Amino acid sequence: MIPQGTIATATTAVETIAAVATAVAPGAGSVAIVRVSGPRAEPIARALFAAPGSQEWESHRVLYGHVIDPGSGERLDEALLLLMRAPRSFTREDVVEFHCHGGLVAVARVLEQVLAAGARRALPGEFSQRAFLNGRLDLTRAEAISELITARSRRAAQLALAGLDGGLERRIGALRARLLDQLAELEARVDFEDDLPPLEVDAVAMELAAVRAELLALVAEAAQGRVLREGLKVAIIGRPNVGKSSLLNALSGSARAIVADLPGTTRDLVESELVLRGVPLTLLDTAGIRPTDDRVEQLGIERSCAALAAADAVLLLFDLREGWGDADAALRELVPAGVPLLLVGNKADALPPAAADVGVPAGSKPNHVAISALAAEGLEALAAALLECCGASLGPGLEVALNQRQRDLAAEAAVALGRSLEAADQALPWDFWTIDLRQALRSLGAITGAEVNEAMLDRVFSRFCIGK
Ligand SMILES: Nc1nc2c(ncn2[C@@H]2O[C@H](COP(=O)(O)OP(=O)(O)OP(=O)(O)O)[C@@H](O)[C@H]2O)c(=O)[nH]1
Ligand SMILES: [Mg+2]
Repeated sequence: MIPQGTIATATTAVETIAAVATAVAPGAGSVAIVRVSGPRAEPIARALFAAPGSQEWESHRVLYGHVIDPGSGERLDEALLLLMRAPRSFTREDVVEFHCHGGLVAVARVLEQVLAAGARRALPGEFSQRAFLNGRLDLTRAEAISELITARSRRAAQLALAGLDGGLERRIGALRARLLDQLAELEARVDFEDDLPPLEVDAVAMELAAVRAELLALVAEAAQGRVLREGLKVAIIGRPNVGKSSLLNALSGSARAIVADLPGTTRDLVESELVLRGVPLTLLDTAGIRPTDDRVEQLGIERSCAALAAADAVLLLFDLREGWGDADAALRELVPAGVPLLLVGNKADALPPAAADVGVPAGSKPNHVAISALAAEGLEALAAALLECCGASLGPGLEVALNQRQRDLAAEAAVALGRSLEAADQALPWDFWTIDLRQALRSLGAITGAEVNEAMLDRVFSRFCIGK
């Protein structure tokens, strides 16, 4: 176990790390930041940064000047330098940031000089890891930062911000405190049963059950959070000419895919990223599936089937004018069991008004909606039905959502509490209750980082981007 707040100070030789902290892509931005953290951050900055005039090297003050190659004296970039001395920095170490021009080459040269001057390239998430180890952040906040960076929708960003504000840490911390109270009651009985009033067994069991119920609710809500963070991959499939490409275009609000009144128009997968009611979606338009001798079309159909197999959900489009037919039913058989499927009748605009429901497949009452991709009608209902069948309709009340790691730990804690309650039910001695209660506390502690081991930290922070 690593006690939070001690590691970096206890280790004698803390290395100084450096990385480009801004997005690295050609032509991405006008400013790029090289971030340096550790005991050598300031000496490195002083060696590489020439600040003209009488500018003071004070903490939390911006200096203007040039980054230079100390060997040749060559100017590498005109830059601003921000010095943040420990502990008033993100990592609680001395931190220096070079705010350079955003060109890839210039910023790479600055980083090279910083590395040559004695820093080492930071690993993914290493700045955040140091912030955690130095007690600046708990684990849920550190993970929230990473989630904020990768958020693909406004709702996902809001959720990450709530985590950064400590919403999750407080929720888990409160549950942990309640369990600790019960553990104290039980432990006292193990040691001093004769000196204490008898334990209110029912009250303890009720409290354990209540905490367990809250954990199970959090575990259930995690699925919604996952959808928000990671988004859904949705494949649109159907026979040729039913309007799949038209639907992709209507939903993404652009002429992304070629539409033509010619069966077999789409040959390749066409992908579009969009946000539907706060949920990020990757929508895949596919080649219409039918028997064909055309080799290229066959290849396209193979891709349709691969997309179908990899999708989180499937929209199976059919032509309302023709009604649901055997060929549509055959496509439905291709959708793997357990994958949410929505049947979408298209071209409702071309039907007489009373006939909008005509042709919807009889029998097992599958989810279905009627739309017109051409007239952009019924798309709201389609969005609602799609998210509903994916279990992703988001209530406004979702305030915190566990990520996969946190979810697994919360589920573990709930299982342990279940065992504890069984021990209570069977009136086993107190020790039997406390073993599992301690296990539950350990699992909750691992969520916030109050109890973690090194392997777990490596797993958490290796998923971060470099420079964060
Ligand atoms: N009336 C009407 N026509 C539509 C609608 N949606 C699509 N169409 C027409 O149907 C034809 C085929 O549309 P596409 O979107 O290319 O169909 P597709 O399913 O992608 O076809 P393939 O790529 O060949 O598999 C085009 O002429 C569209 O204008 C609709 O809602 N109403
Ligand atoms: Mg098409």
